[in-house]
Amino acid sequence: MRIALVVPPWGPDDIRAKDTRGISGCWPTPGLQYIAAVLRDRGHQVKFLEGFFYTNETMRQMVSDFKAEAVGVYVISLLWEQAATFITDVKTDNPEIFSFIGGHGATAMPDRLMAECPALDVIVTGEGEITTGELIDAVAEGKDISGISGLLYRNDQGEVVNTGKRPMIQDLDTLPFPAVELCEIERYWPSFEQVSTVPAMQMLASRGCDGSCIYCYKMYGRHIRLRDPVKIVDEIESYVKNYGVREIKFWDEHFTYDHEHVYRFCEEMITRNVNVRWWVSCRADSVDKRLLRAMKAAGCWCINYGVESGVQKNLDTLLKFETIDRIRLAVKLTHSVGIKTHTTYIFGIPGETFEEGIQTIDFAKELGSFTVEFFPITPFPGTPLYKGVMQGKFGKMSESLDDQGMLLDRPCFVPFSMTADDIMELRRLAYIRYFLRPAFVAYRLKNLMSPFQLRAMFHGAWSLLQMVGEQIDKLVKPKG
Ligand code: B12
Ligand code: SF4
Repeated sequence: MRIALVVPPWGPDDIRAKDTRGISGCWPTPGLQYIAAVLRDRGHQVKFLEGFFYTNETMRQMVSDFKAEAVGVYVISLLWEQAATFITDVKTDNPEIFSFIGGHGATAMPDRLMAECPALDVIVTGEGEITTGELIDAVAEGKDISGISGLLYRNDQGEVVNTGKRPMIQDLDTLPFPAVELCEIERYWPSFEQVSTVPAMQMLASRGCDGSCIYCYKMYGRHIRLRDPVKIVDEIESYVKNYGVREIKFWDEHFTYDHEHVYRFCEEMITRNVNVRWWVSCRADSVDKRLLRAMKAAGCWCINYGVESGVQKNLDTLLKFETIDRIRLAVKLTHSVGIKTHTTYIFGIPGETFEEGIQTIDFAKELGSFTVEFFPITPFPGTPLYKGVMQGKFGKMSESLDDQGMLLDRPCFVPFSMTADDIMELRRLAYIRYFLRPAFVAYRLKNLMSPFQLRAMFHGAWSLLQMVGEQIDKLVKPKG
């Protein structure tokens, strides 16, 4: 079957606030690359269309030119409107085409999306590889799909049928590597804050996280599945060989969950002399000095800790199960072995006050990470936070899916304890107070790792200038 796999048309304007659009980039969607690989291996012809590169009109034309018999679209809540328009347009052009979607947004609110888009035939919920493989084989052969678990579809009476949950894939090593070769890989570039150099590639060494943070949408549940370290390094080597990759960004939710797994991966990297830098996200309570030393020796240059708040009460509200002291220790240990840190923070936690937000900024400065990001908290569908907000707890939220981005000009959620202006001001103050410190600028310049990072600094400086302008504007404008 001929299948177009599509990221709907989008641009920095859709997902970023005005002041940080300059640092925006685009990675290929890993989930869609996995789906593409599985369909390719089952003998289907796949075309990967990236909405960051093309307009809706161009992509419609490309689907027709490819004579696609099926179109599969990646859906996150924020970009649903673009996805629905695209599916509707494609179905108008080719009424016979089979349309299906998958991804986080699709899984979190399938009934709503089915109702809102009559041109949509099927939703694949949850982990998509096996379900999509079976679905497309069945559609290609004109077979019944009611026995395939993990689907929502419309029956002959137009009623939506849910075929039930599909169990997770137990052995991730049975999956092919993501079909990077089907993407226009040379046209992608990462956001500036996300890597130290290019070419860079993204990867996953595991799926799942055993944490319970209320704002996090955990499609893979609390059970963590790990890939064989030998296979992980095979995949890295293939990127080095085929694309000259110099850095890997791991998107794992909890990379250091199993220390033995990390040691085996590090050993493999060292034994095979793989010379790439890598970047991972870890929970602060899951690292120790021995582990960090091994990671450093194997090429890890930066660890992302989701700190979120500098106030214990707010960490407790989020059900982070971390302490301020443990976070402090983790960052200190990481720096002591020569690994840099990227720390992320959120404002607008239920019950948080403006003054507590200022304490978070002070804590960020104390930790002294190489890079930082500050976000307004965003209740994504499917999270405990979202459920609570919908029940009228915690605060007020915009109903439009368009507003559900962590980086937009206005927060989509405002807790009862703050105003929207407070949240945006905290975000501005955080960046200004963090970056406009001579000692910090000197640290960044002394630690420049590539021309890419120098460019990143220029773009960062431009973002900062805009924030300073916005802040001055706010101070001189009368309230009202
Ligand atoms: C990597 C990542 C990114 C990367 C790459 C994004 C990209 N283009 O894919 C970057 C940093 C660029 C990014 C950006 C954003 N992201 Co992001 N990101 C992730 C992250 C950490 C991992 C996703 C991943 O690759 N997982 C591994 C793959 C294998 O799993 P998967 O994506 O779930 O795919 C499987 C299934 O979903 C399904 N599937 C997926 N797509 C499709 C398509 C079809 C047709 C089918 C049938 C099945 C299917 O099958 C796949 C294989 O099993 C998740 C959080 C998480 N831990 O999952 C957030 C996450 C997906 N991101 C999120 C958001 C909001 C964003 C942004 C909007 C941020 C913002 N500005 O506000 C932007 C949007 C950019 C964009 N256009 O996609 C939210 C989505 C929430 C929601 N309910 O929709 C998540 C869940 C994080 C969160 N806050 O909880 N993100
Ligand atoms: S530790 Fe990270 S991935 Fe795990 S539940 Fe919390 S936010 Fe989600």
